[in-house]
Amino acid sequence: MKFCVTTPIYYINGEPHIGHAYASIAADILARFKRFDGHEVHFSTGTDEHGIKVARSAEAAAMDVQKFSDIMSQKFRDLGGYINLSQDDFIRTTEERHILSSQTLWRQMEKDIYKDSYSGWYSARDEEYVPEEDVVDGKAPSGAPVEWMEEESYFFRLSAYQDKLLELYEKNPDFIAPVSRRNEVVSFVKSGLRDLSISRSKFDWGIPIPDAPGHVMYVWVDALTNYITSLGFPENISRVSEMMENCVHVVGKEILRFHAVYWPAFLMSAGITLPKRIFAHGWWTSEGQKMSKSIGNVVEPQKTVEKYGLDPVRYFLFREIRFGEDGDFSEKALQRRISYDLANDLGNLVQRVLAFVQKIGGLRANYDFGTDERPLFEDSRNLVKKLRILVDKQDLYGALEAIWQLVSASNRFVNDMKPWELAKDDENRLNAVLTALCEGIRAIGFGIAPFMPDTGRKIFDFLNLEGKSFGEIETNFMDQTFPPPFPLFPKE
Ligand code: ME8
Repeated sequence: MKFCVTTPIYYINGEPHIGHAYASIAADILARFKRFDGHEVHFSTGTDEHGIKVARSAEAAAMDVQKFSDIMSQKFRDLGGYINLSQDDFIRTTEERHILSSQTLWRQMEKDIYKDSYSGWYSARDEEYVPEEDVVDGKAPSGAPVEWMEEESYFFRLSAYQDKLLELYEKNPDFIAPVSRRNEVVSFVKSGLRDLSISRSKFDWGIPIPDAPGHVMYVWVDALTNYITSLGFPENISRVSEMMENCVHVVGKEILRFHAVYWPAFLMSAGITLPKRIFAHGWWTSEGQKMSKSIGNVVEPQKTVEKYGLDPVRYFLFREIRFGEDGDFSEKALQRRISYDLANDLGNLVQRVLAFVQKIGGLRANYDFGTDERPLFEDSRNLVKKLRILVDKQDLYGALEAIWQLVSASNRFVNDMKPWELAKDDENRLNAVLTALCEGIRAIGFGIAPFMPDTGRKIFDFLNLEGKSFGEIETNFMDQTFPPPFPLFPKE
């Protein structure tokens, strides 16, 4: 089975922050889960380097724009290291392969492209055209200032795709998720689509349009194309097709329209396979306020990870709010999650069970599961099946919830069964209890590994599972001894 997942490619006008880390970690969790589950995965991320916004930032920094792009793009590549991304490709839109790919796509859409002149408002910060009726006090709905633009431009016949798009959403109810977002897009398209200006002529930091000197592509045409460039467009069209049909684009809610309206229309026009789903996630505020440099509350991924450890931060981001909703990043909430969910619930469970297994010299063969052990054993075996369903819906919060139900059930089981008492006079029972608990810990290890790769690996090491995949979930633990455990989330 194939699976493809993408992050937005990030503008390089500023430093990476927790919002970028969030989208990237989400895609990483999906990619890791599918790899464990035996899929062939393509996971791409990268940087969006053309457009007025980047050109102006380079100008403000008094730097050559390509040099500026090289330096800033590297910061996003480095971010991938701090947050342990397992991407297969990091794409930059200034790369040769991408220029060729965007120009090829343009040619394939040519039947829907015509030349005219554009006049209207533009928001450079959003890299977006703003309809006259949406401009209030010189500002776009996002609050960004707008400027007047008047120039010769190529247009894409988006209006011709209104019915095809509505049919697409109708026939594929899961094309846009979550469902509340889908409804927004449907009503936007129903309200009528205008043709889209897709080139700029008063400005040159972009991909040249084939055979049209003086015109460069509107940055969003080039940006969206990154997804197929990364899959090998135009050379490897069969890979593009087979991956796109299994592809989930993870995007922030503010750029859903580009992905759910423009992108499928471009692909239909060019005769290229559409992605499987666009998943729009919500936005993080910081300590109750919009993140902003002037307030000084921007959450810096590197600093946060240095202070709290990477796995706790990755866990927090997907446990604190349901994926798809907005949330607030606060250090207090993060600290609470670390001490309750991670150290107390998960850390203690693993430590006390495996230390006990050590103490008795390993698990023995002669055990029979009784009615007490069976439910835990079965819940453990069922966890991966449950997670598959949740992860296929990108319900990452639900997945963590299901894992933590097993953590709690296992802790309760230790309390109820009191292995320290069984150790006195019922060895067979003790073995059955500890084996069921190890089954639980193994399932929990597989479940959390995509979210917390280092913690997952530690659990695999404790249980001699390194290098195993979900397929091994059903091997048994007969006659196993394990290396001594150590605390997963030590308290300082
Ligand atoms: O829009 N909370 O790039 P961008 C959550 N280049 N997520 C956030 C966030 C926040 N406060 N801030 C940013 C662009 N993000 C285009 C994309 S794709 C073909 C081109 C995340 O640098 C979120 O995923 O503005 C958002 O969509 C993305 O960063 C936007 O990054």
